Amino acid sequence: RSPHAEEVVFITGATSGIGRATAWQFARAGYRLVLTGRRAACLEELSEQLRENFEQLEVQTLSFDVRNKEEIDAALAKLPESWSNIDILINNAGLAKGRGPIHEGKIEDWETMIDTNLKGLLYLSRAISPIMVQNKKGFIINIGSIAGKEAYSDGNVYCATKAALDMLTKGMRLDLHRYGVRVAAIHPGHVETEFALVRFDGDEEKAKIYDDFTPLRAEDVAETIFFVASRPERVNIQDLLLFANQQASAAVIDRSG
Ligand code: NDP
Ligand code: 8X3
Repeated sequence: RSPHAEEVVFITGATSGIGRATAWQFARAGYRLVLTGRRAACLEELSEQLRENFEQLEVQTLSFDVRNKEEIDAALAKLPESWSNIDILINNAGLAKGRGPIHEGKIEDWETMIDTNLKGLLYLSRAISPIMVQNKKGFIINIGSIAGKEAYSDGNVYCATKAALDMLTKGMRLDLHRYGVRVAAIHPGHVETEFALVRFDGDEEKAKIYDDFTPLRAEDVAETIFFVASRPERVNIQDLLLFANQQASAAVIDRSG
């Protein structure tokens, strides 16, 4: 039996990319998983694949939009009582919409990014952190971005949401550390996932941003998340930046292939 068999990890954005790869990491280590995202069919497919690979795995799926507080509350209410003690919350659901200068920005895209990357993270954290405070233990890991550490041209609002996530992580840690609850942020550079396709509304040509260098894989970030989450309780890796070897900063990338 896994030493983590009693621990519940709650992952937002588990239907693809980093969140999905993170689900595999925690499943392998024998945690109990709550997998969430809007695409219910992807969650079912993932949980089936995980169950096929890990016989003992206990997994719940909850489909909701992180922008909708009522949907979140209704989904959480569906969790069986024995799953209510959530040990690890991974706030990973997020996206960029569009890329362009501020004076041409689409208000709707800005609202989507702010509502998803910030308000969604806040709703989930507000719903789940009281359980952790009560238990005097827990871990919240927020997935930020290099975009929150450095602004880049035409990234304005996406960068701002990730910079706010960075500050929110610091504030949450100050509030929660006295209850033994750890809070950390992990900030990746480019990772090849559905991110670019979502950013450019499914335009495959525009989404070809990884052709001339080797970006991070979702698994690289998932391994890092797992490493941070699985340190002994006395340790908190508060803030972690990781890049592909060919990326040196938000905009400096060796694109020689
Ligand atoms: P993907 O597009 O592959 O995955 C994004 C996930 O977020 C999906 O599972 C999606 O699920 C979920 N999501 C998006 N909007 C919502 C919503 N409104 N409600 C619920 N879930 C939602 O991208 P990544 O895996 O790359 O992105 C994961 C995180 O990593 C994001 O926060 C992103 O900003 C961050 N990041 C990504 C980088 C990259 O280069 N890829 C670099 C740095 C950070 P569904 O559509 O089913 O709802
Ligand atoms: C995703 C990485 O550089 O496209 O956060 O913003 S970047």
